[in-house]
Amino acid sequence: MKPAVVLYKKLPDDLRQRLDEHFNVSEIENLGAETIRKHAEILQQAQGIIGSGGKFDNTLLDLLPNLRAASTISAGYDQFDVDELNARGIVLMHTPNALTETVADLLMGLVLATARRLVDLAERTRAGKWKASVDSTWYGTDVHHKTLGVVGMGRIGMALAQRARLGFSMPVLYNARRRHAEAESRFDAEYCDLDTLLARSDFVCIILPLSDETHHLIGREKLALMKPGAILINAGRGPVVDEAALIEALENHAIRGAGLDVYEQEPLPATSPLLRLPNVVALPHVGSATDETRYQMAATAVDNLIAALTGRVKENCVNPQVIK
Ligand code: 8YV
Repeated sequence: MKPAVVLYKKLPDDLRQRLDEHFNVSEIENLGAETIRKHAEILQQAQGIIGSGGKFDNTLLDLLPNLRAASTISAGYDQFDVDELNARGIVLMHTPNALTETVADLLMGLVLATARRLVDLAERTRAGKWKASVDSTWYGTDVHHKTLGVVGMGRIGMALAQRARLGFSMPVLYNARRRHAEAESRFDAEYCDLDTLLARSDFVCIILPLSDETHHLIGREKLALMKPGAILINAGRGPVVDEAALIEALENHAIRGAGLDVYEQEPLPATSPLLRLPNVVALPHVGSATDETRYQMAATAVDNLIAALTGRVKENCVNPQVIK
């Protein structure tokens, strides 16, 4: 008998077929409270689960007593309590490699969009406001040769540093838990403590996972260290930045602007002040959202689940110690 698997995200046809070849798949719409109540019987049987989003709290895990492996179609896994999974012997798989270059592209896009005011100016043009050669009220600020600070020098941080240093001749500063010899040798990246990085960078790019340690890491005091002309970019996890403090800094012009792909609450409520500020470029969590990368992430997640449920895990496992 094939193992029972619950799928909670639509997959491209060929990947769905690959999943069906290995497993007895039941598809549900999402992991919302109502949906999981409705499908309690299916969840009860599941040995594997695959999808993205949701929150794997104890209520959900209690509905999954036979679960052996969870495969998330994402690099981040803050929706899981890894200690709880370990205690229950559940293997957690993720897709850390597939999205690196694509998210770094988006980060560089946010640097350019905020500095050169691409969205604001395109909107003015679309609205027919371009009536004469532009004056200084349309000017942006340079990107090339400015200082870019990377907070979190993981794979994506490295790909951003490469773009910034080699493409835009930007001096790169970085803060991370550990020194990164390759970042220093390949991109001349300079290690700084967080306060120094905030004080010296023209662009502060945050690419951190969410954990107790990183929650609200960037709050009022940290924002106050930034230069008035500096721009904050966040494309990791929203709650790493205290959004109320950021809004205050933006409203007071304590910093020049912000480029955001992630928020404390997603989807970002339409009433958020961030959507009214002209010095903010706000995107709907699309760091990895290209056809190629989303396909690659889903394909990796399918392979991850097959590996986990057939005892052949070689990579992409968050908690390998659970595997017997
Ligand atoms: C995900 C992400 O695709 O992979 C991550 O950690 O943030 C995104 O790229 C998104 O969370 C949807 O699952």
